[in-house]
Amino acid sequence: MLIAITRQVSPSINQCELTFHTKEQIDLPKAIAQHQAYEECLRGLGAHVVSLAAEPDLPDAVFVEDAAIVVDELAVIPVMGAASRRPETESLARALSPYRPLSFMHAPATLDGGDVMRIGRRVFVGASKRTNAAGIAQLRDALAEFHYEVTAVEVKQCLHLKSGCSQVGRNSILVNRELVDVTALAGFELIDVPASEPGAANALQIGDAVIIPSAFPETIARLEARGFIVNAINVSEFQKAEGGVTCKSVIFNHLS
Ligand code: CIR
Repeated sequence: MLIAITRQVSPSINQCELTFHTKEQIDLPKAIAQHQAYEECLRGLGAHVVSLAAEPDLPDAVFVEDAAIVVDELAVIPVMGAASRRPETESLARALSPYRPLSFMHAPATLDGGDVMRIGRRVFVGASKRTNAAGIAQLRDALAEFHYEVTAVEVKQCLHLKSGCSQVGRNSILVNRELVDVTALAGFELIDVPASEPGAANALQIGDAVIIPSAFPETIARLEARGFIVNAINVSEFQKAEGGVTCKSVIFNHLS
């Protein structure tokens, strides 16, 4: 069974961290409705959604992807790059504990799950403003006994690796090469986002389908022309918070 852990939108989301975006007012009721539609979309694609309670004092807590890295064998709980977000891991670790053994990273490592793109046994990790070399090294150590190959990827002018590239098919990656050094991605089919939609490289693959923000019609058309099944959803309020579609869930197989 596919599990998707999500979290309800914090009423304080307007105090979220912003790195590359300028502040725009987030409409809270609209954000809540968009998040419900996102969860509905996950259910429609076969996921069992485990929706955690909102964290009123943690503005960014809806972006659960950043607070855990889940592989078949374990869940790694990082020290998140933004100090304001570090308390988010506590309740997420609790929610993950029935499903996976937990491995905790420790200072001076920092790492956000948005920097981790796993494709099979390959794990690409963005060297970003949020994820440092110690973070990448600790993730490599945590995964080594399970034979994952961890590769650092340089990330430029965007928050996370997955702001600039994401898996959309078994061997296919949607990418904005302005944001990500694609040298490490040799051997994969790279699908470039149109220049008119530089923020479109964050897509969420579930089975045969790809979830992508409705704000990117040219990218949607490009993927559909290549035969991808696209589910377009409106995440405008989360884009204002520098989020996308991968960041609002932690998705993994329940193995027993
Ligand atoms: C932050 O800056 O941490 C949040 N405002 C946005 C996090 C988005 N996370 C993601 O794309 N994985």
